Amino acid sequence: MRDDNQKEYLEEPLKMLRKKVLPKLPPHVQNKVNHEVERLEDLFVDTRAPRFAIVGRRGAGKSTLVNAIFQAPVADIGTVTAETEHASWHTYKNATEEAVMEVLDTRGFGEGDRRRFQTSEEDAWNEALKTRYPDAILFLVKAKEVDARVSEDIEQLKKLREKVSEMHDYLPPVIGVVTQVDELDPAYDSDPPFGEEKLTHITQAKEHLQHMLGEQLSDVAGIFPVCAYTAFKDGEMVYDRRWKIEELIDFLLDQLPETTWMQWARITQAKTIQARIAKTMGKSASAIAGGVGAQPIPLADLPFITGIQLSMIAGIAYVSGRKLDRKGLTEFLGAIGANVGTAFAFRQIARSLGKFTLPVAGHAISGTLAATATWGLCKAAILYYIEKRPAHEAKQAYESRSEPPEAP
Ligand SMILES: Nc1nc2c(ncn2[C@@H]2O[C@H](COP(=O)(O)OP(=O)(O)OP(=O)(O)O)[C@@H](O)[C@H]2O)c(=O)[nH]1
Ligand SMILES: [Mg+2]
Repeated sequence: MRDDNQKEYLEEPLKMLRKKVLPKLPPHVQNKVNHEVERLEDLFVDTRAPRFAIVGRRGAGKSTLVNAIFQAPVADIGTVTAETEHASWHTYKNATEEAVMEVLDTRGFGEGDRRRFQTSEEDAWNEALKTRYPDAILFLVKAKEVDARVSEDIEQLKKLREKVSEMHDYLPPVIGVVTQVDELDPAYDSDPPFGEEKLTHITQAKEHLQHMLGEQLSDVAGIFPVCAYTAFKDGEMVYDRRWKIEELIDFLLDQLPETTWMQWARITQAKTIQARIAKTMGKSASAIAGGVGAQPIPLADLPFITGIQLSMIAGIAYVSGRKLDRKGLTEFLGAIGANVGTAFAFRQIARSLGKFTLPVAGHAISGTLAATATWGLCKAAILYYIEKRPAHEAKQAYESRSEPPEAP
């Protein structure tokens, strides 16, 4: 999954910063910069696939939701009997096979499905949870079935959650998902955006599940009514009835550790998520550039600032779904007016850019200037890679310097 370019563009600059620049900074700046470097390391280096437990009765729409998230037919829909005896992890991959999501399939919530199996449900969970735990648990209930024996299922859900907590010292957030809201009355109003009467029924179903979950769990992270229905032909989406899926995806970002964000962005291809992550990178990179730039640093250290900026740009390109290569990056740099000439390696680009990306006054540059320039690059990269705006707009955004928002 990780290739050499990823190493070169995303990891190397951070490594060099950690090794060569951080130790030279005064302690209070060091702490702050270190915090931001750690955050970028979570995003760029220590990445892994997001993991969910998606639980719900047969036909609740678990597989359909996975497909709606991927916008691709990665999971089998329909009533195939569960052949597996054990609760098990499934790995779903996107078309390019670089973004994966892991889903813990717990068989037999409700319905007494369990009785068909030899091993007890709990043993199966124990086995599956040995190796990893879900970052979050999605509890799916059909809109038309929110009042049907849900409390029994919630009991099971609680057990699963406690098991995770026991084994991994991590209490995964629970998100209630009311599925198939298009099936609610009135039946003629089946395509979003829904009319008033439908919306009223959707709200009622949501509130009902909220109430049921709330009675048994004190800390439900959120409840989302959705429609996940899509149809695919030859791998292409030919029908799209999705409703509020993007809201759910966006909410889930906050429930996931930052180490999974890059994957989540690439899986979902949701622009809002890509932009949110890009801004996080931008804030961190700006804070680093600001912190380093505020020091009276020798000219030789400038490439590190440029390196972090390039790393941020590469990160934004990557999060937008691009492959990381020099061509793509130089294209962007050229578009915003940074001519990198014939530099062929990342470090060389960093060096040659150091000369003019940051206007240098004598041997020291101001921290604010470094931070502002970095934030400008971030805004330009978001426009170019994520919003797919024309190059001159990106250039304009880069040139209209504004201060980065306070890093969180
Ligand atoms: N109208 C409508 N149908 C849906 C929606 N989501 C799923 N379905 C249908 O419901 C049926 C079951 O969906 P699946 O996604 O296979 O459900 P599942 O929870 O994975 O089922 P099992 O794997 O058998 O436990 C399929 O026929 C889907 O097309 C939805 O939002 N709206
Ligand atoms: Mg299924």
